[in-house]
Amino acid sequence: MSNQTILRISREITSIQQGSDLSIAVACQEKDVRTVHALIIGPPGTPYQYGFFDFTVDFTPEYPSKPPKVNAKTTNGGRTRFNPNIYAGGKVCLSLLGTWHGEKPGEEWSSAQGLESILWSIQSLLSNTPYENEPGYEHAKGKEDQKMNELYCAKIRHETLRIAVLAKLEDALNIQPDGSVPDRSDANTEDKSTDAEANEEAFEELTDDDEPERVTLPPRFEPYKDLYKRRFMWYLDHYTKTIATYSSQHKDGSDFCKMPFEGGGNTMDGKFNYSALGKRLVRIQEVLADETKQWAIDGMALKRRESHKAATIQRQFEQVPDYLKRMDCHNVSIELENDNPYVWILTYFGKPGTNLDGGIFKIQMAISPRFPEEQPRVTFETSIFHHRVSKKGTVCYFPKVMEELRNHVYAIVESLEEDCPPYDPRTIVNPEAAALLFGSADEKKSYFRQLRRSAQRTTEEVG
Ligand SMILES: *C1O[C@H](CO)[C@@H](O)[C@H](O)[C@H]1NC(C)=O
Ligand SMILES: *[C@@H]1O[C@H](CO)[C@@H](O)[C@H](O)[C@H]1NC(C)=O
Repeated sequence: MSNQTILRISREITSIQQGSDLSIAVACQEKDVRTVHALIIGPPGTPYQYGFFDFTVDFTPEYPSKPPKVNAKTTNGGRTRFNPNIYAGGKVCLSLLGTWHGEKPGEEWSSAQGLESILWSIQSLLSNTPYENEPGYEHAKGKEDQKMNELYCAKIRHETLRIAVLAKLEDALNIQPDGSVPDRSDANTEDKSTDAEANEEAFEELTDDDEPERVTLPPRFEPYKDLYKRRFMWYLDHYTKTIATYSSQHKDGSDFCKMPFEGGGNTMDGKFNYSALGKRLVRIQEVLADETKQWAIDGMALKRRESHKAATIQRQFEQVPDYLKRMDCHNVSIELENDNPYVWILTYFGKPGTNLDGGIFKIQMAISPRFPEEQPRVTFETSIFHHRVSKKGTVCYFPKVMEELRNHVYAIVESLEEDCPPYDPRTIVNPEAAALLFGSADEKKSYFRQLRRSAQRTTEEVG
């Protein structure tokens, strides 16, 4: 591959990574740009919503005169066809990729296209009318076809949750089919540079493992583990709602409807079982909460060992007050829980003259021993009705510099005080609050009323 080609691909990757599109992500292993691991988040309002769909994009030396080869990875191990154009075997049919003979001109590949336009095209397949993607059905607007589209969407919705959400999280959290989680034997929280003894212990634990072959395997490239977890916490209320809404429409054990274009192993077969999905959703939340608690325990151990890592986090903590002052952000105080540099407690005092006026909110910021590779988990301990805060208290915020914890603190306050947020369904973590905020004038008023009330309640609770 020529340097020029490598340069172009690198530039495209960087541009996507630095962009603010929350629905796509790209990563490659050790700067090998020939294979890009892409993630597309299913568009809100479709049966694919908030699902994690993975693809590999393989570039050839002929790029960009020829398009790269794209393979779908979220296929339930080659058993599930998520779309007429995304096959169980991984093939993605798109005119842009030369794997599909579209009728509309101007959809073919040219060197002006690139990685981002490919990802957008794939994303547009994940629509509300996937049935119409199939040739011969694209003008299918009759009652019969609408009915088929509905039946198709019903099973896609179920399988998106099962395969593109729950299974991904279970894999990332090492949850077994029976719901158990094996002992952490490879938790790499040790500070290698300063703590040889602890590493030895970790190694002994590893060699005690029942599955010694696991030790010799090269680590899997899993760039999105933390992203899955964070987004899962953001979108939890949506997942819960989907299960609540559709479990009554599809009895456990009822069969999926086969589509006329499905066959020859290239299908989406199965049965509805929303009860099972609901249980798995609950289990994932428990394991995630345990993991967050473990961060605090591991963090404290690092501090006791006077590890370099813990000292760095402590220093980041100490820098916060000055930074906030510089940023003209006065209404937040910050302390450590039990002197643990990995658990920050923010107290936010509602800004005078806003709907938050008078409120006192306690927010926990749990920091991973693997920060910044794993990003903090920020949770409201005081209840609040706010469009950026989920029912369980997860905050949706956007730090400008992911590696700087002070920047996280600032971004949290910014999110809370945001006056007229742009409407972006991918940032909606509290569907109920967002429906009001982005609703009619009366609904908007009701949103602000409830927000004010939740601020007032905080002092009543204290007093
Ligand atoms: C928050 O702002 C108010 C009014 O400006 C001020 O009285 C209060 O001391 C501030 N709180 C903190 C924690 O800085
Ligand atoms: C639903 O899934 C659970 C767990 O896999 C299983 O035990 C149960 O039998 C399933 N229910 C039906 C009706 O298939």
